[in-house]
Amino acid sequence: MKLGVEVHGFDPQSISDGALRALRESIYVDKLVILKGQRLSPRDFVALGRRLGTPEAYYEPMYRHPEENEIFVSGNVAASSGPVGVPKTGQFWHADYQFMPRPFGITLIHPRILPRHNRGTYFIDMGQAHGRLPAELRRAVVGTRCLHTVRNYFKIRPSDVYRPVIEVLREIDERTPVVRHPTTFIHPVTGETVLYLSEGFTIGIEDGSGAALDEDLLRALLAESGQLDHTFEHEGIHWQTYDDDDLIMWDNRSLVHRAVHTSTPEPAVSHRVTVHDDHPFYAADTLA
Ligand code: 7UC
Ligand code: FE
Repeated sequence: MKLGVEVHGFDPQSISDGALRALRESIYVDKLVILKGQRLSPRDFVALGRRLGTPEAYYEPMYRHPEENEIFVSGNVAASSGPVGVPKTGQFWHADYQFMPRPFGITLIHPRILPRHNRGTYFIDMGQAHGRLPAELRRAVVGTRCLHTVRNYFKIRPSDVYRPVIEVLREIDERTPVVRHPTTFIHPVTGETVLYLSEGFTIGIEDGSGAALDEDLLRALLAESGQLDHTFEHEGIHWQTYDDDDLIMWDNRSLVHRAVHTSTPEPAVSHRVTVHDDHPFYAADTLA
C-alpha cells in the first residue's frame, strides 16, 4: 500500500506557526510525512517536537539520550561512557506507548547513522484496516476493549543479569499494568474510526462488561489487518525505507509499525521524539 508524503525544503529554524499548523494537519490527514534534507542536533530535534506537541521522555531510562532526556535512542553505537540507547527496538507490530494509559499522538524519527542494508519500517494504516474488515467482524468489535502490555517485548536491562525472570515480570506488571483501550475509537482530528490493536502489545479482548472474548476474535482482527502476514505482502502493508537526512513523522493513533534492523554488523543510530498533542487520545464520542 502507498502511504505518506514527502516534504522538501523544510527549515525548522524559520518555519512560521501557520506553516507548522499545516504540517501538523498533514500528519493527521496523510498519516506519514517525510521531511527530506534534515540534520538536526538532539537539541533542535526536541525543539521541533515541542512545536508539534509536548514531548515525553521514555519511561525506561536505558533508552534516553545522555544529553536530551526526551530523545529515545535506538542504536548499537556506544560512547566512551558505555552503551547509548538500545539496539533493534520495535521489531514487532505495535503503536508507540499502546501499553500505556495515554499513548503518544505523534512519533518523529530521525535516523542519524543509517546502515547500508535492510533498514526501514513497515506500516499499516489501521483506519483503512477497519474499513477493510468484513461487516461481521466490524459488528463483533463494537463496544469491546482490548488489553495491552509491554510484557512480551520489555528489554532486559544490563542490571537484570542474574535476576530471576519472575521477579522481572513482577516488576513489569507493577510499573506497567495491563491497560484497556477501546478496540475501535474515533480519531479526534480526522473523525475516522481506527482499529487499535497490535501483535506485539495486545494480549486480549473483552466485551463491554469486562468478560473475556475468544482469542480467535483477536487473531482474526490481527490477520485481517495484515499483521500476521510474515511475507509482508498483505495489501495493507507499506514499506518505508530511509535516506540520509530524512526525518519522518507519523500519526501514532492511526498507524501501527514494525522496524526492520540490519542483520549485518554495521553501526546504526536512530533518534526518536514522541509527543502528546492537544487532543484526547480518542474522541469522547468513541465511548458513547
Ligand atoms: O525496545 C523496544 O522495542 C521499545 C518498545 C517496547 N516500546 C516502544 C514504545 O514507544 O512503545
Ligand atoms: Fe515504535
